[in-house]
Amino acid sequence: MSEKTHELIGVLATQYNMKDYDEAYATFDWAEVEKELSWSTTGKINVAYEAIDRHVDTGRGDHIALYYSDATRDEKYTFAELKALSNKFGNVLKKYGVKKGDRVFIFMPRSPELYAALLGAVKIGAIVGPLFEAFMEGAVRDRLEDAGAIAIVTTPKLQQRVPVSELPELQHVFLVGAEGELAPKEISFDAEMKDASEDLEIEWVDREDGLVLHYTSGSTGKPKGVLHVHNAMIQHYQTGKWILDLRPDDVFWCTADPGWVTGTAYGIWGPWLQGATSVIRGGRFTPEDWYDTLQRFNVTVWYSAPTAFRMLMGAGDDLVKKFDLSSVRHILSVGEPLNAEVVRWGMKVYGKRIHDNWWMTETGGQMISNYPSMPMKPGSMGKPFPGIYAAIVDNEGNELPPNTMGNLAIRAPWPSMMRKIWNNPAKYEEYFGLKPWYISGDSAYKDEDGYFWFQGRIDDVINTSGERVGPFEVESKLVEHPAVAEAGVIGKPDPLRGEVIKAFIALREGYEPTDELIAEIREFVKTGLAAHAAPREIEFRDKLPKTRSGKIMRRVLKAWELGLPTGDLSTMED
Ligand code: 6R9
Repeated sequence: MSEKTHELIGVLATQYNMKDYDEAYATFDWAEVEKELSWSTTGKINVAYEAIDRHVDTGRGDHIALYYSDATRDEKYTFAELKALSNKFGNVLKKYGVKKGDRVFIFMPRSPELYAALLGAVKIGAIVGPLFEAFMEGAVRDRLEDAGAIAIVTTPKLQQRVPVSELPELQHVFLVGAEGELAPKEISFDAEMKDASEDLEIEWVDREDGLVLHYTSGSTGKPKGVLHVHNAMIQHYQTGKWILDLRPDDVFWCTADPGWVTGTAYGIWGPWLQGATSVIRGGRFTPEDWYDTLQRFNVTVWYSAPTAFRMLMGAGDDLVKKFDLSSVRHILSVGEPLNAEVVRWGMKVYGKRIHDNWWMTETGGQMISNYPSMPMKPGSMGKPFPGIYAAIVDNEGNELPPNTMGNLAIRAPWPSMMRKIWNNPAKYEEYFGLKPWYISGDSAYKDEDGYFWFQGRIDDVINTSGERVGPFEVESKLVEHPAVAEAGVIGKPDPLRGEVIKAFIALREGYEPTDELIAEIREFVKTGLAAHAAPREIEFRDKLPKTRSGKIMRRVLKAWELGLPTGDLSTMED
């Protein structure tokens, strides 16, 4: 967790979009931002037009929008080419009767086709549901079922995890790289794209119409479908300008996958609304490869996550010297606490500050940040974005004085705020019960200079390598295993990954706690849910601590793990 320091790293950049934070904060007005976006005279909009086609219409069609590379591909696409490809896919969807408001899921590894498909779906007014490629069948089914998806874009390999016959609403399965005979509902993405027209009638939507559904984890229940709308572009545009500090000639690399909110908000909208070039690197993480990517594409602005920076730190200072990283102007981090230590290391090896910022799937866009023109306190998340009022409040919604820990809250609404939890209005209301606040579920404090310091999650949500994992989803999968009677799952502090998943398990009669069984149970979660959700550690116990109403007391498990006092046990069963 962050520790307050009195250390201050001064401003290093010589040129930046936001000149002075205090002035920007005092004078800012969201309504002014809209004037920079070309909202049509009818008041109808489409963010895919703003992000792609607008640059073609304003004479920047030949500018590179996307560099894509992985182990086998090395490609680039201009804004004009992305316009044409996304138009084609929009026409393909129309041909199959997909309409505005329909849910179109995208379940495939990062590739140019993924981006073309996502933009095409948005252009016809569909709501896109990007799914991380590591999800296994159960996780895929839950999400498609909840959203009532009517189409999915996937690959032949990943399609094996899409239980089409169990999803009556799913009508079309677009296969990228389809080979051989197609089963009912299957459509060859490539064949359709070849034939489709490059001219598309864009669906102009209302600013409050649905854009994207991101499923995210809470501490109870199944994953929640967080709905964002086209209006969010106002925030993506302005944070792209002032937090990412982008200009049209920048080469921006966001390392997140579009299955997570960072990969859409800032892997797609942030850079492209600014007309900048986006780098997408497919495949797995290696430090050499990442530095090579920065060097090869002359990346100027780099957005990544604490776990990645910690891994790079672990790879050593000498490795950095083997690469020419002089193009990099601005570095940012999100997803989990960025240790002051990592910021200091970044200063040493990159000669740059790593700018932490805080936000969540539900906030849709960046909310609290360090800005290039603002002095930085290493370990702090920074200050609220202009137009955003953030506060620390108690459980009744009263603002707390400086240096007091409490709920990190945001005054609602703001442009990129979620508009719905799909099929679950009660869950949505839970966030907004203490008017006028949105309660984030994080705890933090604000210091006397207005800097915010992250303290932890208030609920049991686990953050492992920046990915949010709901303990309930993992526990539910664990108890499906024949040997498992009860399971309780916690995040265990870990120097590299922030937290790792640890499961406490009580076995059914007749099962012995062996290493083989541990391996088998881990594999069961890996294949049934997702690799990143599988417990790294499993500990067997005869019995788990439960409340009288039968809830596993994760707080007690955590206290056991950390060797801390277990606190009030009055609700625990005998
Ligand atoms: C964008 C994203 C959100 C949760 C959030 C918090 C943690 C995010 C952080 C941070 C400390 C930061 N988190 N940024 N914790 N410092 N700068 O990550 O969305 O996947 O929904 O996660 O991540 O706990 O509540 P999401």
